[in-house]
Amino acid sequence: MSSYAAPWWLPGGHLQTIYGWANPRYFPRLTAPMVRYFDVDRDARVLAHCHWQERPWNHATNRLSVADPASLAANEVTLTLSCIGRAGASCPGTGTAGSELHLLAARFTMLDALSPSITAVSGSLTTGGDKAGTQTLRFSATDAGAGIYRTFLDVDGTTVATSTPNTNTGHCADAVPANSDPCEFQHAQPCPLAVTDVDVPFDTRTVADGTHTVQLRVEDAAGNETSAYGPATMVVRNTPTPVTPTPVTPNILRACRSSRPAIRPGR
Ligand SMILES: [Ca+2]
Ligand SMILES: [Ca+2]
Repeated sequence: MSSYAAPWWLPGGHLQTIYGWANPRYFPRLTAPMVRYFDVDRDARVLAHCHWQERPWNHATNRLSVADPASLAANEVTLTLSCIGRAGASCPGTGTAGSELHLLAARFTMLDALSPSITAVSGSLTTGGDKAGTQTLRFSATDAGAGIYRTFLDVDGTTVATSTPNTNTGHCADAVPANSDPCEFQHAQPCPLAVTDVDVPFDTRTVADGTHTVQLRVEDAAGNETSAYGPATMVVRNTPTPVTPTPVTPNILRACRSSRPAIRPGR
């Protein structure tokens, strides 16, 4: 670490203090200051105007991780407040200088290992024959725990459509859509435990004519999924097969002439 060397025209700590007081620095992007007192000795307290980072409560040092599934299974979490300071001191008591614990946010992992149960599957995609235009898969499902969250329609192993059959008045939706985790909710049981006659459409014109595989997966809000249909083979035929006209052969024309009754003049 390099040590600071004052310029020759500003010797001594006191002069530097006076210089800093007379020439306050200006940082327009700093957050608003907060007043804090720091006890540096038994009879010495320092007043500070602290420019904290934004959302200081969300700093990593303020986060508490409870990684005990057994305690979470009991639906109880205990948070203990402690403090550190100089030797022999203790946490302040109640009052304006009292110690406080503010719980501003908490994140819990859902304990739900039960996948959805599919109760009925039907729809035009489940029947035989070539498919054209928009076809449909229909299903009903139940779940225990977090509830039915999303469907995934896969064609040739690639997901081409997802949907949430029932948003449960907004509870069954990613609470923090800005990140990559789609399973973040603000309710213990965010999604409905049963959905009935859910239609999942598929426009076959989005793929080429020919044979494809199709699968429908159903996922609960904890990320457990069940295959509701397939993978099954699907033949897409949107382009009509051209019809080749049957040519009329000369032999038929001759037969027509010979079958016409002859008309002889004078009879
Ligand atoms: Ca479940
Ligand atoms: Ca998210």
